[in-house]
Amino acid sequence: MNMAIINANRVVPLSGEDFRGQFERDVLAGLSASQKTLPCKYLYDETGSKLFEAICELDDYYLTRTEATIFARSLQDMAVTLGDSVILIEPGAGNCEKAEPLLEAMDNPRAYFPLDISSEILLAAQHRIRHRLPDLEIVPVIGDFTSGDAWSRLPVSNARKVIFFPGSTIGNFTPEQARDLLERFAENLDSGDGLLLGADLVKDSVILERAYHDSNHITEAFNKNLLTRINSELNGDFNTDAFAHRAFYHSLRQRVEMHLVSLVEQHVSVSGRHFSFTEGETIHTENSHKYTLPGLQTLLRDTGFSPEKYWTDDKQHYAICYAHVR
Ligand code: AVJ
Repeated sequence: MNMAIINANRVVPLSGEDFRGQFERDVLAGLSASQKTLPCKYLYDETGSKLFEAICELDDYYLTRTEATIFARSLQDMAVTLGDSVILIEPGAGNCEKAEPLLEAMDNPRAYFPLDISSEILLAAQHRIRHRLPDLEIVPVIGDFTSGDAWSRLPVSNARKVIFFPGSTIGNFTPEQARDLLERFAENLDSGDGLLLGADLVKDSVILERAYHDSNHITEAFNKNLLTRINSELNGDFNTDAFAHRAFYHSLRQRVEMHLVSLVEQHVSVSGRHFSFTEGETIHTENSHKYTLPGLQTLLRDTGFSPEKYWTDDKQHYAICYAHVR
């Protein structure tokens, strides 16, 4: 029996105006704080997304490669764990490249709902997947998965659901934010539904720091591109040469922090507002939290999930965990 999926195919993009307004508010607020900060989600404009793809190819950046190895090795087992006739929901799906082999391995997946802020990438991915899995219902939902209204636009269905959240995206959230996010996930699931979560694990700080301060300087370009983006979209006058890329592992906070360090005392204007920097003052641009396996279990248990199974690489650098809603 095939239950109907209600209000399918609703692609509701954010208008350019809404996006710019939010970007401006976030940037001005971040630069006004005593520890200047910029939300890491704005690192991913077109240039930033391309730079991130280049990062994923780097020898120094072990995350993508390690996660891919785990998927390649355990795809069948994961598919069996996920179960049959499931709707796969992917927040922040981007090009949907990780979901595609998973959907192929899954037993009769009911539908795939990729959720992302970029409609172009999603629609291109939908086109590609439709080609390989012609019977699969794909409903792209455009929106920010950290906000409730994106979730409210998801089609309603009584099929079993699994949220797919790979790529260590969870690392961008502080433990508190991660709890809020997983609670939001749980709110959009029913008892017995699942979560397949990829997370980077705590390891030697030398390995961690090399991943975020690569010898090809791509991460540096990725970090500084945020200033270039602010210059072009918010009428800023950042001199990118007057800032340096810094990335370090904070073992107490269990995270790599990425900053832009002002090399001199300087003044910058953005959208007509002025900000001053002392020499050595930083803008905190990203957190990348690392988990232990027990830490991951605690996070899942505290947010309404029961961890069931995890897959890891030989060096235990990275983990993919399956949990169901209690
Ligand atoms: C996309 C959040 C997983 O934290 O490793 C890579 C982003 N930043 N290099 C990460 C990132 C700098 C990445 N995530």
